[in-house]
Amino acid sequence: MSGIQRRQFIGISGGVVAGAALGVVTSRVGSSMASDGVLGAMATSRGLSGDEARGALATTVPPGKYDPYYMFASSGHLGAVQVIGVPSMRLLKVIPVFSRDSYSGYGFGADLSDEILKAGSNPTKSSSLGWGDSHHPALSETDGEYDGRWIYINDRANGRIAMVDLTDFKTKQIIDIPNLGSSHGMCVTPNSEYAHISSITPRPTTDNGYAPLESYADLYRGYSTWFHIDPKTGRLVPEKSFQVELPPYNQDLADAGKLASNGFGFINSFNTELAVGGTAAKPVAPEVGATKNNFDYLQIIDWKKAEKVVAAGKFVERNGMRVITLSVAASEGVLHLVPEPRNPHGVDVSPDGHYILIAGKLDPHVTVFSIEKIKDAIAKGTYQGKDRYGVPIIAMDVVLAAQVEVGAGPLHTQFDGKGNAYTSLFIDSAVAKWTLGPKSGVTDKPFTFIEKIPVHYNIGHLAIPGGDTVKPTGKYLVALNKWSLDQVQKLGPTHPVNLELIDLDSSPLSTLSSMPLGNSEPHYAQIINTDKLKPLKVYTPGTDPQTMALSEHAIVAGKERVERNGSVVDVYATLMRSHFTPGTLKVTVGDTVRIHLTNIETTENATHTFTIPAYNIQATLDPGEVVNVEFTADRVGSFAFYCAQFCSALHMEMYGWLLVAPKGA
Ligand code: CUK
Ligand code: CUA
Repeated sequence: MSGIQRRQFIGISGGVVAGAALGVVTSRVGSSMASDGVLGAMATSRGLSGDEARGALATTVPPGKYDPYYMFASSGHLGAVQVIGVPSMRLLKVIPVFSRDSYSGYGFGADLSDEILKAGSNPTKSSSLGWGDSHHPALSETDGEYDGRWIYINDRANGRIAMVDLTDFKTKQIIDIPNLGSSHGMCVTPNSEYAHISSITPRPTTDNGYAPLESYADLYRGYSTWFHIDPKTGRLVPEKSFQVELPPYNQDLADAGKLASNGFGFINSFNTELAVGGTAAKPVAPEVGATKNNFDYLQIIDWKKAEKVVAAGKFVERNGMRVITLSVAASEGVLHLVPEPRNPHGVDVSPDGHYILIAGKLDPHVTVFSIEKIKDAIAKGTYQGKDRYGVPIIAMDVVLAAQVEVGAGPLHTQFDGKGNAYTSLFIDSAVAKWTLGPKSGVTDKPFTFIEKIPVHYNIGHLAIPGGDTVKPTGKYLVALNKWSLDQVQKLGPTHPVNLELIDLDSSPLSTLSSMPLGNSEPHYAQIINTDKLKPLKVYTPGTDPQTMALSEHAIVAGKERVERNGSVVDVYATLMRSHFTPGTLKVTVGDTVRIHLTNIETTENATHTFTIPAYNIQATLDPGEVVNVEFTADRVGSFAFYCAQFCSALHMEMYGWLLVAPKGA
């Protein structure tokens, strides 16, 4: 049934599970284990094949030992970033980003998260947003490699971008991006100059954001946004950012050029037909209208040139963003198009930057373009014509390096740093391995399909350590499968997704383990060597996570107090195993209550919460952290607040009283 059972368990030999597939086992376990046959007997008693037993040994991370890699995966409409250990495939952390999360107290009254979520919901664009659809995480990079400092992620649903600080693994910023109503193409440039994010569904450029669909071609536009990243703080700086207006082709994915192609951004597209769907009288779904043409366009953006165009003042200000209009982008050489086989999905740049790969989705090929040929065509102005918006089109055959047939439904490609590319095949439910061209490290058989390994099922993205950087590490590949079907049972009709770990050092490729995961689908993931991460274990006492500096409201033990100013009550409180100080808060109905909380613990893991259920407040404080909670005491009553995190033997006793007295009591 499953790919991991393709090779048979051969038997016991020399006292250990054996067979060609188990050579690794024999060499890795010590001779004493090997000679007493314990492992072979265990595998037999559990009914494991040789490959399955090998997978277990290759992936287990015993207590007290650590995973050498972390996968940062999006989580779709759960709106978070998930941290998964590789190769153990254990879910280690869920970082809430666009969606509220009561575990971390994100969006339930704590000042930082409430302010981030509020700032990330532009009221002129969308109502106050309590969720998002996270798709494409992008780790910050230095010289084209992950540097472990920050991670950015887009909200596909609302056209937003967020920044997560990997010092404390917390969301620090969300921006509701001007002129975008949705987003998809997210990536970071090789030295984290910019976080790029583009729209997926075009939006009217009218002031009120409305335009009839009859005017789609004229009034709707896509946008490619280049968000300046502050090199010290990792924050996105809108004032130093710009957008390139794009035709209302649905922009799909994006990747930044690197090395040979540094300075360029690549965005593929679908619906260059400009289909808008039908009417009741004449129903035509976008899926029909948008798949008529045999070609869509790869959009090539020269962002270094765009910087110069903006510096020269050739932009318009649109909703607070500097925008290079479509006509200026076309005339100034900021934007070029190359036909790409119809309705492609992924666009990925090879590690050396020479090749730009377009996965066919409706075409069984990966189409490979050469950056040298693209640069040459642009320099010589060899265009086959212009699109209806005046954007120059470079002929496909002029810049084509290869078309590699990989299988049905190719979506996304990653690299192993050894000259191989791995492309997910959605329709085939498989991963194809093939070789890149000579410029990417393979000289004997360039652009050759090698093999396919089945996955379970409907793979979207795939991830290899460093797999989209200038230096992929190889070793593992995680298939991010959207359907699990028969891989799980007895969970009701909603299925988990199913992540599968593939051993890239095996030939043929083999599956090591699977990880059904009961969260919504991770669209994209990046895997980083944990050596590159330098997070805190506890905060410096009194830290405001927003600034990572001493909070003006931080206090130390003994300085707890209550200050009244008319109907405003400021409480300076501490949390420590296993009490709140002060433990009783007396206010009058109608008072504005501002509680400034300092977790004065310095012990790793000693997290507390401050939870007032009746007021829907749930703040979580890590050791050293300062959180402020503000509310109007609009209900009379005696309310017990408590710590929801089992922090000590006297955790049950960690509660106090909020007494909201009636007026005049
Ligand atoms: S997309 Cu989901 S499988 Cu948003 Cu990167 Cu391709
Ligand atoms: Cu603090 Cu429970």
